[in-house]
Amino acid sequence: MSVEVERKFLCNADTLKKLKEIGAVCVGQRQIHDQYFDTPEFHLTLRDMWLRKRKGCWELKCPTAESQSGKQGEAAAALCTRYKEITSLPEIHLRVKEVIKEDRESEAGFSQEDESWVSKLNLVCFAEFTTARRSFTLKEEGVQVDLDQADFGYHVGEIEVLVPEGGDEQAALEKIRKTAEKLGLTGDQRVKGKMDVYLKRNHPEHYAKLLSEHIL
Ligand code: TPP
Repeated sequence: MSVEVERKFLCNADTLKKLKEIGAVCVGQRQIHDQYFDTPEFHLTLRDMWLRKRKGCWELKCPTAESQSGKQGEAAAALCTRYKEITSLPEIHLRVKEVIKEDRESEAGFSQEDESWVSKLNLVCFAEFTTARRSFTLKEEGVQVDLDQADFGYHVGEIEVLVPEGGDEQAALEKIRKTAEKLGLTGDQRVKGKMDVYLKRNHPEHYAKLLSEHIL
């Protein structure tokens, strides 16, 4: 299980040029189709847990113990998010079940093929979109930059570093800060993610709930 430390930024006409100038290498372009799931009462997202199916595989992004300190800590860290990325299906099932606290013990299988656990836990798809992503690596630093264009018309960049469990998250924050500086990112405001824009447009009630709980 790794921790994804990430800073989002707004792209502009100069972003590609800047990436080339700092030696970023494009390592590919792909379409990512995401379906996000939650209960009708928003059990997961109100806990900042994001269950999605991407390329047929289940993934769960959830906060780390330090996620909160980033929000309150120094300015550079406050611009970053930290999420654990869980891709093991039994572990995802366990964590989701823990939160939803289902009374009846689910007997359902939870293989990639048998998806009865999804409906047993009353999970429904609340967001579905496709993102065209161009990825760049800054090899010497282990930093990846993604430029995302979502199909609902939102363009956002992400500087990210994957930290293995128990790894040095402070070093990751520093790498991100340096990369942001090289890219000439001056803003000190958090930039909205794709989900933020998607929910605001498509599910204003869900969006308002998450805003009021300071999740988004
Ligand atoms: N990003 C910011 C800037 N603030 C947040 N509160 C979140 C993310 C929380 N969050 C909302 S949707 C989501 C998360 C973790 C899942 C999608 O994550 P995101 O990093 O937007 O997309 P990805 O790069 O995984 O496609």
